[in-house]
Amino acid sequence: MESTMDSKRSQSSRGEEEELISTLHKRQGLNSFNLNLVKYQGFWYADMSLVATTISAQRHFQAQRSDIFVCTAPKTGTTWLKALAFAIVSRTAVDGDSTADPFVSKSPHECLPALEYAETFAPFHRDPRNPLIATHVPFSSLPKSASDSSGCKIVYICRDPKDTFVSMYHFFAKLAASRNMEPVPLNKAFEFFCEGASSFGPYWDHVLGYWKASLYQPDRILFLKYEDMKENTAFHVRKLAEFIGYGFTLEEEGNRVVEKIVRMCSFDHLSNLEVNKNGKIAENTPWEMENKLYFRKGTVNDWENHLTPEMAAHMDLITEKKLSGSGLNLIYACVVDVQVRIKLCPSTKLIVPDSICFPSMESKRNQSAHGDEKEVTSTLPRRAGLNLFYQGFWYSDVSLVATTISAQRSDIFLCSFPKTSTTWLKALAFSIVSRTTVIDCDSTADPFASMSPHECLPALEYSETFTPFDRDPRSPLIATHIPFSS
Ligand code: PAP
Repeated sequence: MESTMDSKRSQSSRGEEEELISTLHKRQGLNSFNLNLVKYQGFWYADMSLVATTISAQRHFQAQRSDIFVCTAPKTGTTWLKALAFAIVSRTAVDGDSTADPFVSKSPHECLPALEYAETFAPFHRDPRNPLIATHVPFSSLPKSASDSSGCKIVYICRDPKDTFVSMYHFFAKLAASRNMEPVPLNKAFEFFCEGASSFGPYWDHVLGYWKASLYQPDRILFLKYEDMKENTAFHVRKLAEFIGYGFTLEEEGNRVVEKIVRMCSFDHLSNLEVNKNGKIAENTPWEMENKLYFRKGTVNDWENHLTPEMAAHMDLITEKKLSGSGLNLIYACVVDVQVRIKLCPSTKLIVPDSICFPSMESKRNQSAHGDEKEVTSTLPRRAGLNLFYQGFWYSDVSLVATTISAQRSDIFLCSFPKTSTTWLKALAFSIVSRTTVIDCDSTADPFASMSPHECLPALEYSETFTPFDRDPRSPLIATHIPFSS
């Protein structure tokens, strides 16, 4: 696979790159060794050499159809995703015995070449058996052959910005300590991150770039979330493997290969390997790092132990604002009282439980008092005919906006835009889940002989209006017209 960046950079193009780089904006931010960040194509890079190698990749790297890019913003699960992707593509070696475990002798970071570090410390050698390439470069700055033309696959992982920040803060603090340098204080680091001034930041723009691209090219770009992967790793390993063209055979399923990969790439397993406790990557270069810096806690919502409620609310507001209208939600648990959020930004529109977008996640949101909801709904824009504008969509009634429930793992949401065959979908889903009674198709067993499909399911947004939100414990179905982002 001679796909890649052979060293074609001529002296003159190096000169041009250096001239371009010297004009780029620089500023202090959340970065290694307290270096100034450098802004290139709307994102902050850790230093000039990283911009130079990115430019070089943009000019000379030719992606192939068989390439698989593992793309991440820093501290969102890079190490884990690299390990999983590498274990999947090289799994003939995965027998479960330690000699076949590729991570016993090297960190997951050493298993994939990294696009932007190519000429800095790791020569861009491709192993022809390994189609994987890692990068932190934002989607809009990928080499064109990777972002549009080659047909290669891209896998991206994102994470709640609050946990991403906390992870990054600790990483840089430990890195500073290892060089006897003063770490950036938490408050200052938080300010930098929120301003977008962090390595490969603004974080939200990084995520949105890949998110939007994944909506346009869903068969080429797989968008994953750290929290979902933690919730059900095996499911996502199967999904990832299928997506990159390395799906598991029935025989492999029978041999529990998926479970072996999950275990081999788990935080507990990797962080306890000698190589990750005492080894280093990029040894004897300015970028030398101890492998253990990449393993801290590996949990969801650790931000609760480090951020004040005000900090969390502030970051959530940025996230809501930045992602508004994108259909993407990255706020997993809102422990912050609605009152705090309203105080911080009186015009903010909120409510509607976060848990609905993430039925698999445990919702910690306190049920807000109806008084708070009324306070918020009374501030929303109105228009004749379509009464109320809420989170980018028109609702016909105030009461529709004020619904509060907590979704369960077992719930199944049937979501539809009005008049797109809601009735049919409700009827089909209800027949499927209650088929012990309808399977014979005699009219007495037909549930629709006596009830409209609309009466068979509770509707989320009408819960408190005309149908009390009584759940039949035998039916996991809930219907809604609410947009995904709400
Ligand atoms: P990078 O982008 O700089 O390479 P990355 O691996 O994304 O770093 O970030 C490290 C985070 O992933 C750490 O999160 P924490 O600070 O919140 O704990 C690290 O613990 C976590 N991590 C590393 N390996 C795994 C794993 N196998 N499973 C889950 N999380 C992991």
